[in-house]
Amino acid sequence: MPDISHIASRFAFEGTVDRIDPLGQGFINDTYIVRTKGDAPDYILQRKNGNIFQDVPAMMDNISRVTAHIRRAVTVAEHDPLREVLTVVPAVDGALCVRDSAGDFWAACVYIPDTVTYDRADSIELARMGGVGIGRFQALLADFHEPLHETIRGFHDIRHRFVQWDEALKADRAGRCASVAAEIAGIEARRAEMLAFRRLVDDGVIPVRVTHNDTKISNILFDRSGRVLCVIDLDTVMAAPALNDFGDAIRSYANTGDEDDRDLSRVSLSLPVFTAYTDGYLSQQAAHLTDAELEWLAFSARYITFEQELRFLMDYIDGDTYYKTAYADHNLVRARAQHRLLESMEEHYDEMCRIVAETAARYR
Ligand code: GN1
Ligand code: MG
Repeated sequence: MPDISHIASRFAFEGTVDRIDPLGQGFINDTYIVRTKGDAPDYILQRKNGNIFQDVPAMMDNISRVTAHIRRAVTVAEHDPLREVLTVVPAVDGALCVRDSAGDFWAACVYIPDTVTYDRADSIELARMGGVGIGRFQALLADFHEPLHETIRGFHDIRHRFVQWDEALKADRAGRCASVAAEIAGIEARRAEMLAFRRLVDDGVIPVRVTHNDTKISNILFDRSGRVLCVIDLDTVMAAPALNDFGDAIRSYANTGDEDDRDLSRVSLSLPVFTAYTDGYLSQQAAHLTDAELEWLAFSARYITFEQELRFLMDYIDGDTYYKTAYADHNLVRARAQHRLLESMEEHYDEMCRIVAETAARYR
């Protein structure tokens, strides 16, 4: 158990710390809330997962510059910069994170009170608001052109994932390859089209922008009246095609089943949710996107769902070393559910493209 009070004392917090409690049930970092006495703000204190984030100072540098950029825009628009963007709190020595005696990195930000979050986009209106949240985040960063650190290498780069994939198949560390031959074939059947999509990025047809990279709805803060305040969990902010955030949001919002559904008959793409998210997203972003980005927007959902299927299946083949699992074949169940979702997207692809085109036309 780390000495949390001591760690907290190394940050430039206002006021006097009253108590520190664990917060939430994140799968990646350990999160605490630092309550202060009187009027001083409360704070979020996090131990960052060093296995996943190998350069926390670089990650915090990304977060600090991106949030500073948003803060300027929010302030110019006369909105509330303490509620509509995360505020990173540096250490007493000015650094953006501190290292404890075990070698782990900690970082802090201001806690935003009176907010609401959701675990699932279980209404059409909520799906639309999620699109507004991510669309606004990207729109506020449309004029951010500084380089960002690549804090997780090749995160949504399918070329890089195929390098890992080929190694995993060759090593067959858990001896499971033979038992998942059908699933492996499903990946291989799509290799060429996925690599072709990625080449559009390398060739400059699809631009690189600032992306969040973890666009699930629980990463959006709403106020009590249901208005989007800001996007949180900025650990994976990097430079990448904006399409990745759209695709990952559709993957997580528009699945009629669960990410790890064993009952594949429950898993499909919800076109109403797709339509609502697309509407919210393009209401903010249509003016910033190029024609090529709009043309490929619907495909990005297939791309990211495919990548997620590959990542789950690869982790199963590797013997479950990356994702936390609750039971023996959890990663395989997840991979199969992603595969079913991908097939549903393929079946509905023409409609998805039509919805994107019609929605974009309304906002451009
Ligand atoms: C991981 O734990 P969570 O939900 O923040 C993963 C995402 C996956 C997701 C799948 C850094 O995110 O890329 O899409 O699981 N994050 C990282 O549930 O690998
Ligand atoms: Mg996350």
